[in-house]
Amino acid sequence: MALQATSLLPSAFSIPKEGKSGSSSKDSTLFGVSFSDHLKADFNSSGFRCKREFNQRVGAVRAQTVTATPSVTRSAPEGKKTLRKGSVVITGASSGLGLATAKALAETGKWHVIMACRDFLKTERAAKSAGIPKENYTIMHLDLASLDSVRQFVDTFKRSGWPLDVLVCNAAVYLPTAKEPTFTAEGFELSVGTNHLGHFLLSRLLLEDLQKSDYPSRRLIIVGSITGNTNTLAGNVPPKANLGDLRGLAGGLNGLNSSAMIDGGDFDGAKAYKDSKVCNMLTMQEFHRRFHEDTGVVFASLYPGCIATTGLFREHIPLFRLLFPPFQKYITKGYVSEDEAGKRLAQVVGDPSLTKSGVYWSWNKDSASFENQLSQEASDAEKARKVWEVSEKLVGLA
Ligand code: LMG
Ligand code: NDP
Ligand code: PMR
Repeated sequence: MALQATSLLPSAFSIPKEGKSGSSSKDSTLFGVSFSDHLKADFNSSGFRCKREFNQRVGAVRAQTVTATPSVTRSAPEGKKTLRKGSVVITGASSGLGLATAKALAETGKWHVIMACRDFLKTERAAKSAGIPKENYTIMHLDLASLDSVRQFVDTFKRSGWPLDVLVCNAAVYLPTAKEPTFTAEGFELSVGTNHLGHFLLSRLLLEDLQKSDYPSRRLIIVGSITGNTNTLAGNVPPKANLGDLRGLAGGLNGLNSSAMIDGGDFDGAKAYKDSKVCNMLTMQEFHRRFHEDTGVVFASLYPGCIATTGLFREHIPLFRLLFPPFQKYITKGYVSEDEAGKRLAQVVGDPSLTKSGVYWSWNKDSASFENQLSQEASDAEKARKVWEVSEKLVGLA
């Protein structure tokens, strides 16, 4: 599978087999975009968009070779111990919260950000226009709506030479106007398939890399939301999150012999998104219970505030997109800018004071972080265990 498209690809896209040695000094230019220092995209994976864009432009390729230079210097020349750059993988870093977080971290010069995204060129352009210093990021292809792509990403990442100090599961889709469900490559309803199951497999497969890291604080962060928490006003706007007895999830969410919804009900895109966020928050807590003590890895979730301007609402009706930002700014006052939200998530990634595991972080009006309460369902340990076990089966881990 991995070699399938090799004949179409310039040598620039082959991934060095040496992996951990990580000291090549090659360079590459593609379509006038410099990939120097930040190309380790997996063009062989099932990312249709990537392939399509590649095929459209293949005639114009002027490829040399590729740079992959993880620098993991552990000590200063004079022997004095300094903290090496942290290495953080962020899914869905091509826009919104993920991009703003990548920017906030890369700008400090203390982090190298691996932007794990489904659309390589979009991500490259986004990183450039956000002004992220090019030596501080690498783009790797990841389509969470395909478990093959998740596995290929993990494989590519493991061979890349980068350590894994922090993993941020941030990507998401929200399909509030969809009348009928759509599905991932494996046939799971798209919102839960992408937001929960793709991330579940990714984080399970990368946990060992977090464990191997020698970075002082290793963290796995899964972005949650207020709208999945029915102990809030926002979480009570219909349709409300509710996983029920998980009968739809157990049936594979395929919309054929089982419902496309976790609770087995009729398809509702907004509910599917909120349900997926409940799964994200439950998964974080189950990770904490199973692995925190033994591994020392910190598990966290958060609600960064209502970032009403992001691409998350791209499928909503134009009137909603027009009114939602002023509504959140002036009525609920829950609005935060992408920059501010990026700083918040960056705190959860790297702030030395946010090391408590199993926490769902939120921020108050003065932008100070606090440990928030999850709804009854989103903190139900028995449900978390069931979601974990059913998800393991669906992604092929059990
Ligand atoms: C569901 O409906 C759909 O069923 C589902 O398919 C999906 O689309 C989903 O989340 C997306 O929406 C949910 C929504 C209908 O239902 C409600 O919002 C029900 C509201 C019931 C009332 C809640 C009680 C609140 C208590 C009062 C608190 C006071 C706050 C005042 C706020 C006033 C705002 C009007 O959603 C739709 O039909 C979608 C279409 C557009 C609705 C957009 C609403 C959000 C933003 C609107 C802002 C309007 C105000 C802007 C500023 C104007 C100043 C007056
Ligand atoms: P955006 O739409 O701006 O960002 C979502 C990102 O996910 C994009 O980079 C998108 O990629 C990526 N993505 C979507 N599908 C896939 C896929 N199949 N494989 C890989 N990447 C994918 O939305 P936000 O920045 O708002 O959302 C980020 C996170 O924040 C989400 O987890 C969301 O639930 C959460 N959140 C957002 C809030 C808000 O108010 N906006 C509030 C609370 C939580 P592409 O660019 O290619 O589409
Ligand atoms: Mg909500 C009281 C505060 C509050 C907050 C913080 C949010 C956040 N929302 C609040 C209130 C309300 N919203 C009220 C009173 C209404 C009825 C008018 C309302 C409506 C509403 C809609 C229709 N809100 C929405 C939608 C969406 O489509 C968004 C959604 O549910 O996406 C899943 C949304 C959101 N409101 C929020 C936040 C953070 C969202 C979006 C994103 C998310 O949870 O990830």
